[in-house]
Amino acid sequence: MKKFTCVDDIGPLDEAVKEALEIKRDRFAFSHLGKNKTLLMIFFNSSLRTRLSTQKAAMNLGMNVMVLDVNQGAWKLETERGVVMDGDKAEHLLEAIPVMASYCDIIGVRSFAGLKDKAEDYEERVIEQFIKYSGKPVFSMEAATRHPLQSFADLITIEEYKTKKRPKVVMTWAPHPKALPQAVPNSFAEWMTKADVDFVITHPRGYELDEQFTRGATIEYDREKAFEGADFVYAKNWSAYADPNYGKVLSTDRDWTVDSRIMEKTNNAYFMHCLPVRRNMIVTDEVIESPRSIVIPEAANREISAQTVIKRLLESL
Ligand code: AN0
Ligand code: CP
Repeated sequence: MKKFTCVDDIGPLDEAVKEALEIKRDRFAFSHLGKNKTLLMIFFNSSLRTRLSTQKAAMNLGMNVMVLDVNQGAWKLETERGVVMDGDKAEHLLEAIPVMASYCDIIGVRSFAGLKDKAEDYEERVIEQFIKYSGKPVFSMEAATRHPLQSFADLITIEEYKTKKRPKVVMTWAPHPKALPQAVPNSFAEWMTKADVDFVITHPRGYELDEQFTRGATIEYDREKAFEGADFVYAKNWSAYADPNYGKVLSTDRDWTVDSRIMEKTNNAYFMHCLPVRRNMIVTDEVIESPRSIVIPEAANREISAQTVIKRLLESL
């Protein structure tokens, strides 16, 4: 594997999950693989889980790790070609990328959608420039339109907790005060429509996602109906995708908060969320603290998804 930005990069999902579960059983079995190899993690945005789990994954593989927070202590980077750089950005990505690449063997990039220019976001201009100009294997730590390390960890978690061959997985929009990217729901939909699950998405009208990610999923606007018989409930907020409202918050309707009443419609479903989560906006204290909440093991599996991906990238060097 030479890059990891979307589900197609990982090949057959059953094999990827099998490899991940083997790694989980003995996470130091490949500690020779990363000897004298360096991972550079570049963050354009904040992170708790991705930063720690990816660093831990690389350390399990025997790698050295460097972390750069672009917005804290590094020069501000221009990402568009052709601009006259007379503003606050002191350096261009076109120099910064090959320079950074010269110090490492593998690069992880986190660069969220700006939510202002849909074309710019959906062309994935930042991570695509890393792929094009670094000459190194690049993986996404959440880019503008996808968060594949999260979706991979979500799939591993569903595999571990499911009690039937083809569980019903419901992804529900939930309210949040600020505009968030579509990357997590896009990516989750992209993985779930390829996995062996019955996948349903529910959201208020106006929150339709890009069809390239949701094709094959059932879209059910009736939230109560969507939750019926669910084995897993995956909550997430996202801002509007459709024009003319791209990147906007259309509703903060707390009728969509996941609470015990709506969870009663399900088949005693497990509750999932990628975190960070705003309690009593996305989900009530009661549901997230219930024995059916698996948000912590889900987050713990981020180490495993990252290790599987970095292992495959190391094997390609
Ligand atoms: C981010 C998002 O929704 O994409 C990161 C989630 C992993 N969430 C926030 O910014 C709160
Ligand atoms: N789920 C996730 O990616 O969390 P962080 O934003 O804290 O990395």
